[in-house]
Amino acid sequence: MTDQASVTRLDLEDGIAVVTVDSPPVNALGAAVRDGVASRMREAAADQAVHAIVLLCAGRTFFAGADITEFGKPPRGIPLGQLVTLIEDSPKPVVAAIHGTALGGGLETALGCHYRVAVPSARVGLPEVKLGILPGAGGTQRLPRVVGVQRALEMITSGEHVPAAKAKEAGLIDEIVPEGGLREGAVAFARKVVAEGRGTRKVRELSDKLEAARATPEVFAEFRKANARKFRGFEAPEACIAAVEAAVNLPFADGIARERELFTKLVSGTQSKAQRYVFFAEREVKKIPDLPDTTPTLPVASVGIIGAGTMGGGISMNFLNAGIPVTIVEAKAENLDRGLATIRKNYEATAAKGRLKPEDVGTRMGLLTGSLDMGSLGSQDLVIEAIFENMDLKKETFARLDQVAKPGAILASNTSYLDVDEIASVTKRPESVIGMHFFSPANVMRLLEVVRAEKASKEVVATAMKLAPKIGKMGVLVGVCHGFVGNRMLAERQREANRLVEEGAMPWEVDRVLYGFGLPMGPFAMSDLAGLDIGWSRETSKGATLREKLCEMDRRGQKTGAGFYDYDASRKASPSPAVEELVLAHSKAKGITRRSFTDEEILQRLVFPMINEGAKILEEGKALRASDIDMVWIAGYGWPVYRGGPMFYADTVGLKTVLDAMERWEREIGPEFKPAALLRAKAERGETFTGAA
Ligand code: HSC
Repeated sequence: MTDQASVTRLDLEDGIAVVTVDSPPVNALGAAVRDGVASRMREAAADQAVHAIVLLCAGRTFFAGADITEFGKPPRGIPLGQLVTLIEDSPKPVVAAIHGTALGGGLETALGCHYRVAVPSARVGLPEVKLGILPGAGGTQRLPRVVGVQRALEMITSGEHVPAAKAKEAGLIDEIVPEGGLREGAVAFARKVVAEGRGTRKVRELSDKLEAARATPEVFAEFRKANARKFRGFEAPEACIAAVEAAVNLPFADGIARERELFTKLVSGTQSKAQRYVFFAEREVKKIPDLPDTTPTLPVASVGIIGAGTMGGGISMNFLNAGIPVTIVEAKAENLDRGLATIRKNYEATAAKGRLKPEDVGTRMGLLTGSLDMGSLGSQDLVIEAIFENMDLKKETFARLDQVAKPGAILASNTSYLDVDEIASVTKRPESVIGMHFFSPANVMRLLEVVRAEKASKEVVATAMKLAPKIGKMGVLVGVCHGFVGNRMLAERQREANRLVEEGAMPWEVDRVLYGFGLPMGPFAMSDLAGLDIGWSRETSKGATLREKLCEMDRRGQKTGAGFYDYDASRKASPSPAVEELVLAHSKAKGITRRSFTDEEILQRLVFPMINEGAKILEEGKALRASDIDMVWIAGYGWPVYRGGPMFYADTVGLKTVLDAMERWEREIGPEFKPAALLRAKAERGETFTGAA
């Protein structure tokens, strides 16, 4: 256990005490740090020679917040809220000196200080909401007193990191000091405070910014309404709003009590557990046991993309956004022209919405070269194939690529299902071949499945994993198997969604249940969006499935104004009487007696088989950790972060419950429900997949 003396230091600089905290990696406010700061503050306050105190952190950042690993454990040391009060009650002015990020409890500590200075690169924020909690050390009470209610609501419910200059405008920072000169700047500022006799300015005693909100109590209702969509399903944002409301309506001490009450409820709830689990899982996913951080990586300064379709275009944009030049190769001129035009159109649309500077459209397009010749791919460090999902075609492409790509170039396939080892086998350099599976829309979705082909070298795998964050992606390492992690599990859900509709549910009932669970949309709305005719043709259609029947009726999804749903002119979906009729006839033709399902039955039938497949994926070593599977679902499919991913969700439901259901369906429906050995073993031993639920 770290002791307080080793993480804090007190120096005296001619009347100014400098309390320095040094607790790598991010100066989280764990018990030793809190106790250390409290002792140093008391020491400095008691020292006659001290006129003011500077609170500073060593290393890469000011306090990154409370130590998240302490939540849920027995309390130790001085509570953070008390430490903040102790600082605020200091008889001598205290100046927070901020660099890196002052986050959560870190900013709350700074708000307990009487003044705050920061370097230009510093950022501040209260990101607790992202962990499913609220600022629990006075942040909800002090921040609105400094920046006003509206801004505080925005900051606390979004968790945004506010740059120093903006924080100064908002009144949160008193002075910006030169980069690299934080200590001197803060000490000089402290001397000025002493010289000018400015004394101790306690945030808790400020109230002018609250008065405005007292006169307009409707701000809260309006804020809730404006953000209802964004907050859907989450518990923490509402609690954050309620706590800020308390700051406005109650005396400070009562507001603090209300904040404490709301915090305590959230921190012990499942949502916060899930969101804290996700925080660590996101960091864990980068750690590959046999690829230590010292594994050499290859430079990726230029990229080739084969295929200018929707995927190829989207993938290209990720690299262009990161300033990496892309050469995109297509077989036909018209397809190339269309692909390049689509990329430009996407950038222009983003610029029109104000999310991209107009000049950046040109800069990014300037990095893009189109070509009709595979021979143009002789100099790129990485080439990603994004053509039609057909093994023969892919093999042909890789055999050709093998001839033109430079030695050492990484050759990647964006296949969503196919065997990357088989693709690699047609080249003379299987050590350079890997899967890089992007999710549609590829320029938006955060997930990148890095498919570790059997013969891929460690350097190649490490390069792809390190490249992911550089192009704004979360890379998850997966093994070669049909559909890898995400689509392999999705196939289970899709099969059951179709079967539920045959057995008695309507497509919109299935979708409603998944939407209610927190997913952005259900499988049928998703199919309508993507187009039902992907991979369908009238010539080969057998009219056997509902999807085929709908295509034959020219109900091909949103683009034709009808699919599983009817769409109005603004693409608003409504249940379709024609589809209802079709579904009933379809079940009848298959000799199925329809029955009704409860929402819970629907949810379990969709999700438990996915969990079972996840267990098989773990058994086979196709994912390194249950939490990696969860990251796939959160970053690739919009699984609600407050449910932690399918494997974490299984833990919250109880593996015995999942096992019992799978066994029952195996008996009643068929062998596809056979429980995975790992699920059975863990359920029987009373274990969990993640150890975190
Ligand atoms: C909070 O502050 C609650 C308060 O309101 C007080 C509550 C009071 C309680 C009252 C009771 C009634 N804790 O991200 P990186 C680890 S909640 C523990 O890779 P970067 C991280 O896991 C907190 N560990 O670095 C990783 O470990 P690994 C609010 C933390 O440079 C290592 O540090 N604050 C930790 O890319 C490096 O992290 C936040 O939510 C923490 N707070 O980014 C901020 N923070 O090496 C969370 C980090 O073993 N942190 N670690 O994998 C961040 O956003 C990022 O870490 C930074 C640095 C932007 C700080």
